[in-house]
Amino acid sequence: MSAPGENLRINSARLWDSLDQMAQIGPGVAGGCNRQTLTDADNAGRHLFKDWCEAAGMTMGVDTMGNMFATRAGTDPAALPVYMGSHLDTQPTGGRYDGVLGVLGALEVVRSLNDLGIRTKHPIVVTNWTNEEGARFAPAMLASGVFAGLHTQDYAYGRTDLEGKRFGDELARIGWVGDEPVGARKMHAMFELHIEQGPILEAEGKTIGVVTHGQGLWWLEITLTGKDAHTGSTPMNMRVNAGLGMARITERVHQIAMSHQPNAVGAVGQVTVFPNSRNVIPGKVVFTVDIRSPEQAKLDAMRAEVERAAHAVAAELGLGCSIEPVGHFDPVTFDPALVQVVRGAAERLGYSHMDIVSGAGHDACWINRVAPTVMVMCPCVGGLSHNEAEEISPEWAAAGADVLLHAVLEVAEVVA
Ligand code: HGY
Ligand code: MN
Ligand code: MN
Repeated sequence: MSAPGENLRINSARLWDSLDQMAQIGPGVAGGCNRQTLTDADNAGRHLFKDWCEAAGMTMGVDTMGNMFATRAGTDPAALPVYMGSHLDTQPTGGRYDGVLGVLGALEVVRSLNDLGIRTKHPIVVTNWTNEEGARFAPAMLASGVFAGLHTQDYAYGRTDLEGKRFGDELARIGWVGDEPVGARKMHAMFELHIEQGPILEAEGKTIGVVTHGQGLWWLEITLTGKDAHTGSTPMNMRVNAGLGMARITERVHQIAMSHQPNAVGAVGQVTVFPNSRNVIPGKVVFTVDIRSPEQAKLDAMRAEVERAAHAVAAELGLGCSIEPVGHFDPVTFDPALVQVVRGAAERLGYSHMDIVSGAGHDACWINRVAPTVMVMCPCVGGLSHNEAEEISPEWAAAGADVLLHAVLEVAEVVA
């Protein structure tokens, strides 16, 4: 595969403007975004993306999970397409760039190919994966997981948010149940550009992360059941306090992750207390433990230790305890040949780069099961993400999209 000349670059100002326009849809309260999956804001963002893709001469396909696929024709329609993309849905207090840079950076690659009049043998497809975040409907990477065969569509459609709304009903409500069977598409390769969401690239002074691996993850939903009672008149020795159990288990999760350093993380991010009244001892608490490691043995050990600790705390306090895994994937190794393509693109373009393991989960982690897949990362300020103050520079965004342009062109094969 011949590599394109190092002078090819995307249009940085146009990319930055598109990121800014998309950020206006589902804005947060502090400069970031709240464009949660399958909300009206997600619907509006999807339509803007679709309009932009069609204006760039692409045709849009949608599957039954709402995954969006915008195709730029290649000279050989029989050649498997080269895919690139990420997700447009955000956390409730999300940033402007998590996922969005990968979708709009891919769109900018196509816009630049159009400007440059470059044709490729393989078709090129820009993708928006539904519900990557898993914030509203667990697990994360739900739709790419169905696409890759890890979940059934029935399971996905039945997932509910905290208000009890079903994924399938919400997807239908916003009008994005497509006609393509999910997972039917075959890929020549898949690229995902993403902000690092961690501090390493910035700290090391590197512009590009060549993502060789992704760490594995467990999400364990723990339900503790105690007894609602008056916070004032109930003697301390008569309490069956689910809130206390959640607090002790949260501390144990932290201690377990710390005991497996380096390369292990753990926290509790989502907690629902019942009845959540100031003067009622919580009779029930439902919370999700998020533990991760790039090392399989550590990941498995942490899960076992968390489950043991949860049951021990529950026994101490006389609580009922049930644990349901609601998200999981093992550590991921991306395609070595595509990793080299990304590394070579960064070198040709003169961007500083380093190999890196992704700390966050991404759709690429699942697509890696069904097609050769790799990721490209750019730094983010202070490593901050899943926070409205998430920030990147226009230069970092452009560098990531430039590397994506060159890597995709090398694999999609330029036709003279
Ligand atoms: O949870 C994750 O790692 C991703 O941001 N959904
Ligand atoms: Mn993301
Ligand atoms: Mn995210």
